[in-house]
Amino acid sequence: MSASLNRCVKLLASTLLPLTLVSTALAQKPLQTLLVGVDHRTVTSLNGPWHYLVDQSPGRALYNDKGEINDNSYALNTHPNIVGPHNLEYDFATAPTLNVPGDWNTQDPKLFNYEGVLWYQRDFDFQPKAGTRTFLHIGAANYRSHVWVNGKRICDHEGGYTPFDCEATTVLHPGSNFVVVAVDATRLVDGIPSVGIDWMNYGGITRDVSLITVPRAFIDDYDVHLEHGATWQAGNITLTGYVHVLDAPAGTAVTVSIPEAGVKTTLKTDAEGNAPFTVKAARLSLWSPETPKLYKVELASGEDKLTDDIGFRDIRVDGTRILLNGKAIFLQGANMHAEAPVRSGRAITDQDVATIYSYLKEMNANFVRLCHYPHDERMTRASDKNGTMVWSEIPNWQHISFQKPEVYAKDVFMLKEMIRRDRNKASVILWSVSNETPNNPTRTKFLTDLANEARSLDPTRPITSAIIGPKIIDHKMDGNDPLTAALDVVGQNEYIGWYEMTPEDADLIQWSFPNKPVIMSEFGAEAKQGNHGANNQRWTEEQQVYVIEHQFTMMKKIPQLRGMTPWVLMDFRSPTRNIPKLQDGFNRKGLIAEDGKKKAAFTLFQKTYKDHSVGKAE
Ligand code: GCB
Repeated sequence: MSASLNRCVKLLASTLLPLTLVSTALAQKPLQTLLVGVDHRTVTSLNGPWHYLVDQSPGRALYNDKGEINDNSYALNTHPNIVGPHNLEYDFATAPTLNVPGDWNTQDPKLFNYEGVLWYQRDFDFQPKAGTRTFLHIGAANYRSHVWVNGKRICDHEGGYTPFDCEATTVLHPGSNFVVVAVDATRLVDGIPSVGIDWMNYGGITRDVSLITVPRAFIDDYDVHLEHGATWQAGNITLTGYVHVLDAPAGTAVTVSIPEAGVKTTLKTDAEGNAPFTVKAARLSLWSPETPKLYKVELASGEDKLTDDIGFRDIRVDGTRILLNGKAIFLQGANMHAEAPVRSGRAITDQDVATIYSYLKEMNANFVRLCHYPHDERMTRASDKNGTMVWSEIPNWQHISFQKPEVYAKDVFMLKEMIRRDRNKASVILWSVSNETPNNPTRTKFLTDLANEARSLDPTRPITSAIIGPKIIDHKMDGNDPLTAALDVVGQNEYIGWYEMTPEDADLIQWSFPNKPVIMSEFGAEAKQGNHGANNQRWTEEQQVYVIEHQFTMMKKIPQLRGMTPWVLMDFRSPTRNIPKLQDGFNRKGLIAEDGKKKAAFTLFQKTYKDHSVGKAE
């Protein structure tokens, strides 16, 4: 076993929790209604204070003895009797509140390490309108969620980082209504990710919640993109895609217009509610990091209307090159967890997003790998606007139950949710199916199938994965993991000079890779900001720089290197990182500390990226 894989196994063992014995994974339903472009619709926000009650672990009020969901406990939102019998001893009305969206861990010190079930409740006023439907939209809640409106369960969802919509039309009434959401953050062996993770398992309703009212038949999904594989030169641009109108009879009219580009086309839905289109758009300028042009794309069908901001560009792989609008590019970026700078906790606000991108811009980055799960939609929206290219990943992190078909089904579900939410974002140029998984036939088959699934869901973007762990023999590293056959772009993680060998060894390493573009998707070393010392002294800013400089020497010898993302832009919470005074519960491989103070390695990247001194576009 290589040193790095050995490390992964140790990490996994150290993060197993006794409470993960509870494993009542939900059977996955087909992808339920999932509205695209919710942040561009008029919605009623349900953000704000929600009452909460902590369920006694492992979910005594939520699960019955068989592990099934109990609909007759806190979901009913009853109040204790002053007189007469009672046996349900809870009361949301007098319970404290948590802010939604937000992780619970950083809002109440008692909940800092809590990984069980927590119940949320709030009242809201509502006036139903004839001929409409209403959905409750949750941007993300980690990890399993169960939602009741006025005591009726309207949906269940598994997955901590993707959005879901629950139809509430038939359970809403005029006047005061209430919603109860039970969120279970318990890690599951058969979950995605599984139990061993190197980040904080922030629990709760971590993203926006809203009510969306739409006509009976409405636009739930759409895809508007540059025709892939076509000639895209100015004056000869073709847009293609589809608009899907849920519950529309065949022949329903749909219009797609982009006034600024002189595009207007009227379509008709087929029997499935789908209206595919192809249209010439001669006046269109392409999206790129230098000119991140977005167009107002207006979609309409019957009474439903929606305007999205969409950029158009072509991304493809040609041999070992990555081409953006036909031009070879080199990706200079950083990895980033969804960790809020300075204030700490899950990144969810516009301010968090602005700070993260100000760091990336200051570093001269044109790329970010959003690890290890889809981040808040604010991030990809901001990338679209500011021209940062994005690697988006589903949480297949290291050890997943690859042998189980039900886990594969969950994975496909998450992949669909990720792609559906962000397929209209020009900035997203890569879908990643996994990070650092063990090289064996079961995992290779699982992830090859998943990569093919991703390709069939979205044939316009290259597919990647971050791979770890070739054996190092005589300073030779074989980057031909069998999974690379299923990828368009190979991501390679390595920590030479930190987890294995010495920094100087990196200079001697010779990599061999398949004939595909390679991104060094993780590398780096750990340092406590403000800790100074000699080059060979661990945890110092000097050593972090020294290790990375040697990793640069190694990378410069990889002819098909087309991108690099150091681990990691910012120090992030990871409860497994327990060296007092140095780590204190943080992974310290950041170029910036969690309080925003930059380390010397940040300046190294700033200069390297300015000079383009590591790696070439072709
Ligand atoms: C990795 C993982 C990342 C860890 C990092 C580390 O290889 O992909 O999630 O946080 O190493 O610091 O060990």
